[in-house]
Amino acid sequence: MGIKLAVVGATGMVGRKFLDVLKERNFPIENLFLFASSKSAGNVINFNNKDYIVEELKEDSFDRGIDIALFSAGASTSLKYAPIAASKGCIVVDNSSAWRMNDDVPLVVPEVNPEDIKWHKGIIANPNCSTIQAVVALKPLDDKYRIKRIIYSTYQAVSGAGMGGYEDLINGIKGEKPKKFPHPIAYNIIPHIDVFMDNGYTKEEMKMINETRKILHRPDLKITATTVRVPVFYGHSESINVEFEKSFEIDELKEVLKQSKGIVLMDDVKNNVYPMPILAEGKNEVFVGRIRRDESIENGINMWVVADNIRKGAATNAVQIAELLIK
Ligand code: A2P
Ligand code: 11C
Repeated sequence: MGIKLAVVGATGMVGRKFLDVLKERNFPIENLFLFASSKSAGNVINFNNKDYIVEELKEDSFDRGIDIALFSAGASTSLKYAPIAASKGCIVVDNSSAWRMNDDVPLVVPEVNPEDIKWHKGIIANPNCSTIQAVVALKPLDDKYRIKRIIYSTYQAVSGAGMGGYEDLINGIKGEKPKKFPHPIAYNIIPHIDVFMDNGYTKEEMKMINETRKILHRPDLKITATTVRVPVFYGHSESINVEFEKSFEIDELKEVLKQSKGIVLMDDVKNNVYPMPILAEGKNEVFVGRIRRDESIENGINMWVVADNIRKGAATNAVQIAELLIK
């Protein structure tokens, strides 16, 4: 017996990747339901050599005994439809920002806090892509050396903004005006992701700060962030500066990362080996390199963390959560 699985936002950047990852990981599907907006209703998507018709998402869409739904159709769709699905007995794994900071909703990265899945009440949130890859690298270091402060500086791919972001870069190279971003992204970088908040930070920056605290169970951790869009199609890169309570040996710290689940250590500067988006694209792991002591403080490091934002940052993490659910 397999799972009755729905994908909400099946025509989108992440929705399509859900299907690739489900197939690659042989997820046990009995019935598959694909939902999107009315615009895409009737479109055909092939999964595992079978054609499926995309249906318009409606209030009665979950009245068919669906076990698990993977949502990636934006926050407003999740706000409205995730509770409807949950009320019908369907467990929602939601990739939007809608439910992440809700106290009744676990925010889960399977390598980091799989235990949180147990207290779900029908909705489990998938963190923001830039947060997921960061906490995979930070968790083993927090366990061993106890983190005191984090400074995030990100270099995020256009695909993080969905199809529209991708098209802005493709069309921008041809000289067309941007539609998704407030400025051209081709041959440029934009220090602005999501909307600005009253404190001068962007919402993306506040997501990284608040989601990291929730996932690591460190509500008072000192964190600051600057998030930046760069003209790269796939793969977010992050410079992460970390200060620890405890002292460490740099070789031992590298070994801790090397032994941790979901991480590929790529740190051989003599041979110009370090993570880059072109190396991470299409992969499910988090790549870590450029690890060095921060000589300006007592117990600190700098590291460079790269992952495919559509895979580990979204689809792969959500499918891993679904795998935990059926275990
Ligand atoms: P559609 O293609 O019909 O607009 P992306 O992040 O790549 O832009 O994708 C967003 C996904 O969310 C798409 O599959 C899109 O469907 C879907 N979507 C957007 N609005 C809704 C809605 N109101 N109901 C259901 N799906 C939606
Ligand atoms: C970006 N991180 O790169 C964003 C995309 O909260 O799920 C993911 C937004 C979110 O634009």
